[in-house]
Amino acid sequence: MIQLENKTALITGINGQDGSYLAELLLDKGYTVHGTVKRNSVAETQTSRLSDDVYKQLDLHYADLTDLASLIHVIRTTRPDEIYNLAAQSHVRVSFDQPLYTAQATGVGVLNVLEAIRQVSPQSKIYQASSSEMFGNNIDTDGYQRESTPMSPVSPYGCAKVYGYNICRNYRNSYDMFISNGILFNHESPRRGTNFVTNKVAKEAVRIKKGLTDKLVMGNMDATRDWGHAKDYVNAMWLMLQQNTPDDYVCATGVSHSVQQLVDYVFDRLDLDPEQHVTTDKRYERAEELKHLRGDSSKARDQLGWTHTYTFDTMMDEMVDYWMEHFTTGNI
Ligand code: NAP
Ligand code: F7E
Repeated sequence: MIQLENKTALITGINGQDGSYLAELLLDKGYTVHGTVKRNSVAETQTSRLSDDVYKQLDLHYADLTDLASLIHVIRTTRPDEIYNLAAQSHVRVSFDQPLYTAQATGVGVLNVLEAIRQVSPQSKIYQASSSEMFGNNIDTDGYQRESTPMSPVSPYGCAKVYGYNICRNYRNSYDMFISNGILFNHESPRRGTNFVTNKVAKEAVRIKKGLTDKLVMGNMDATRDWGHAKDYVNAMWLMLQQNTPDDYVCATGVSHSVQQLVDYVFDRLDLDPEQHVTTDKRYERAEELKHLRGDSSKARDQLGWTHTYTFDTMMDEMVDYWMEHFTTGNI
């Protein structure tokens, strides 16, 4: 028989890629799940990643990470056992266009969450969504990044995430709060925003296959990333909050591919020739590039028992299949 958890969780950014998968995971485990959404003028898009079945099991609240009062209100109302702080301006390229907003939402927003919890619900366990983008171009001599790799971020997003990571460690040590950082490498799914590279390539290649467009315009093709699947990574978030003591953990697959290899894989699967369709344009490049990411998640594997189940190929296959069904039936 499955043991249900009977706990209450609050997910900030519940309608994001990770928030939507985490909500499903926690509901399956028997949690009462609350989530925050950021108000915008199109109500439907605020819950677009939540299926009807999931949506009706959730309690949603308006809150913004830049608005401390809204966070205090939602935490006072919900009194969660666990808080997963996933909300952020999460796009690296956009962070060069909106550096101040990114600093406020992705950086100082973490401090707002911590202060709200410290004042209202200090016993709550906290997960902070930290990122491999914090390492910048530092790589250990064996070719991997891990918890001990120095952090020298190369984007406004990375700088904001380093602030969030450090303030979490500071609050953990200063106030004896349970706060764990997951240092997650890139993770993807059919629910990934289509302006991130994996889902952009999957969607546009299918559109080319269907004759809906002819060109795919890309940025830096030489960068390499360690891409995993979001479903595997939300499981790591949950495992981190089931430990007796808080800590920081890298989650990664340990395998990286270049953007060129990503394009080649998807086009080959659709029997398309990239040479005929793919061009590059500087508008998709960043002012400073993070060139290579490959993570060593030995600590998470040894201490949490975490493992990933998707490979790069099975993950990209799922995304291509999703778009193929979408453009064939319009029924997703
Ligand atoms: P995502 O799809 O961009 O979701 C982010 C969520 O945060 C969205 O629901 C968004 O709402 C919300 N949000 C944005 N600004 C906000 C604000 N000021 N106040 C309240 N909510 C706000 O990101 P994700 O891929 O799920 O990633 C989840 C977290 O993990 C993020 O913190 C991200 O930086 C971090 N992370 C992601 C990866 C990855 O590869 N996916 C890797 C490492 C770390 P709207 O949609 O309404 O804007
Ligand atoms: O870029 C290159 C681009 O935007 C991946 C976020 O979840 O992971 C993500 O950040 C690579 C980069 O993700 C295009 O230059 C080439 O080298 O999919 P991305 P990201 O910047 O790695 C980290 C871990 C996070 O924490 C972030 O929140 O692909 N690239 N051509 C392109 N990227 C995009 N978006 N579009 C292109 O046309």
